[in-house]
Amino acid sequence: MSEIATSSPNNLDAFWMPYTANRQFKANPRMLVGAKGMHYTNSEGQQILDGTAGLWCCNAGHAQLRITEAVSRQIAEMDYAPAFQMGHPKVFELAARVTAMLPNGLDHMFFTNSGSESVDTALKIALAYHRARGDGARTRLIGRERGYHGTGFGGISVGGIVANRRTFGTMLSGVDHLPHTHLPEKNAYSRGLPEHGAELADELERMVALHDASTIAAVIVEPVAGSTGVLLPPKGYLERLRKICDAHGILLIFDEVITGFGRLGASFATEYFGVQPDMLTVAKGLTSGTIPMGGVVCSKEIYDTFMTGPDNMIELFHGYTYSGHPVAAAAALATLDCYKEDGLFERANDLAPYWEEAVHSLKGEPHVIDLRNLGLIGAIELEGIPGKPTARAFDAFLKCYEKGVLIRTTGDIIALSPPLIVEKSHIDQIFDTLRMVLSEID
Ligand code: PXG
Repeated sequence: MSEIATSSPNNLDAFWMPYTANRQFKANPRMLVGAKGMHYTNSEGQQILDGTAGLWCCNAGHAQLRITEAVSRQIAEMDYAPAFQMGHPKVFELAARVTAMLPNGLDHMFFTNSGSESVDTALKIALAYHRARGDGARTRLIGRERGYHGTGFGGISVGGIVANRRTFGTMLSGVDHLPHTHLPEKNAYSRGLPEHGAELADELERMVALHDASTIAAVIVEPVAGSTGVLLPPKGYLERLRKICDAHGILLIFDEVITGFGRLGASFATEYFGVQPDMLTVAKGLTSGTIPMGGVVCSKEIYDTFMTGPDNMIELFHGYTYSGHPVAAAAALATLDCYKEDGLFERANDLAPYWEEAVHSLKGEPHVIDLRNLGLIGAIELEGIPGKPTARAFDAFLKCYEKGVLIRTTGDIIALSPPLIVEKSHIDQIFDTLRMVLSEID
């Protein structure tokens, strides 16, 4: 490893870090300098087992040769092509390949650079779709409490995590929120989907009664809520949402930024749950985190609605300089090859029972008040220290890192989402480390 790669930078001041306690971090930094397979290497030369696939994104594992080579080839061959009124072959191929992985009817894909942009794009398409149909009074958007849909103004408006919202003004108007589905008194320690809470979808009927369906454009939910600390949909909940949306002409958007590309042991949550949205958003696993890229897949009905009017008119006044960037498209195509050639979604599905046992083996350990799992997602909810929310889980995070395992925390919940190449021995290491750490922390 080069000297530059391993030496610590000595001026940490200029970089304003995202979603980070800057002063705390800079006083005691944790620097990653390399990544391969299931492991990071830090600036001390320590191997860190990746229990979180970066930030839920490196599903194919780190530094997959097929991806790194495809990216190198593409950047040398054509670094960039204008995204508007010009095309390049790889992005068309990518849209065709992603839509081929989805149920019939989800046939068209718009490209973005992140999950946040995907969400804003989907919300804009929903509004413009109703208007194109002559139903332009449908402007209301409905999200859900504790939802996370990125950090754009659209995403925080429909999102439901208070810290992401309260300091940013009034956001979009005309937004309402369904109740979240966390019912620990009934569902704690459920394995897989919880039994109770499908009726919470009926709150959408109350919103229809309050606002009238003719004012509602779309409902957006994460099929499995990730960032808030892994909240699984109660059995039957998503089906019920779909039914109510259908009854009232409301579009249903699944935010699959976390659930897309194998996380549940199926290609997408729509396949896993057998519930089909009108649009779904992706990012993260699309390129296995290697190059920023996101997208919105929409139904044929939505796309066709825009493809009217004169041929020479732009149908949707929306897009990004880097929509369908050739290097990102090359990374995504190579990532899809890895998923397919290595059977990574099937692998995640095969490992899910072992993972579930490992998650639930923590029952009874100190501080644990709930355990949740689905596919290769796990959550360990800890009892917070009174008056010091988040402190206990963050301490667990630091101690796991010291012991060579990267976990992620949100509030007092530990969230786990390893790359899909994870081996049983890695799963054992993650949970043995957690068991040790839970007994060490206050
Ligand atoms: N939608 C969902 C469902 C997400 O989980 C986004 C949108 C936004 O994506 P971008 O690419 O704009 O960040 C996300 C992002 C965590 C964590 O630790 C989760 C996300 C990002 C960073 C950390 O839970 N999700």
